[in-house]
Amino acid sequence: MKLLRRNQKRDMKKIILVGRTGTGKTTLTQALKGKQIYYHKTQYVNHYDVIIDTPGEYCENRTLANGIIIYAYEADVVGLMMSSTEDYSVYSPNIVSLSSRDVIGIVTKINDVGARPDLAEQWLRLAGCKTIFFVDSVKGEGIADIFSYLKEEGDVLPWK
Ligand SMILES: Nc1nc2c(ncn2[C@@H]2O[C@H](COP(=O)(O)OP(=O)(O)O)[C@@H](O)[C@H]2O)c(=O)[nH]1
Ligand SMILES: [Mg+2]
Repeated sequence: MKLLRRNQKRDMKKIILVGRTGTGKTTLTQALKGKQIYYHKTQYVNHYDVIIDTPGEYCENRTLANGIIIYAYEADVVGLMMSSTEDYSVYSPNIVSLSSRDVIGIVTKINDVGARPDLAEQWLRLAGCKTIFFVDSVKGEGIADIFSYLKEEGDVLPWK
């Protein structure tokens, strides 16, 4: 589902990133915004407020369900994030069903030593994510796929 803005033109989807501290929300935000030189395509997002980076405490110290339900109203998509280096999941089974928005899973740090992206994927699927992306935000791997998901053909580009 995509929100129609006042001008009735379709903007890129707005995503809210959710995940524990250290998962890589801010790094992914920077990668999508093109602040790293390795990824040229997204620099234009810089001028556009299509990413909401949340502090991890919001996921840890309050119930995630409340967060997803309330904060998701601000966005078109919720990005439920999990690092490949996690030992356990903070997400309850099928928590995604509580969201009023589409929820995608994002597995980070796929190249880290001892990384288990397969495990993170399983936990995200258990949470209810149907679509899952795999990224190394430092190397820029997988960033283009998320960007393509957020900006469908015909969407208004955030530059003139
Ligand atoms: N190799 C690698 N490191 C990452 C990745 N995402 C985050 N990091 C590192 O993990 C640390 C925490 O990332 P940060 O974005 O601050 O996490 P946040 O608390 O969720 O915002 C930083 O040192 C990042 O460089 C990733 O996809 N790959
Ligand atoms: Mg952060």
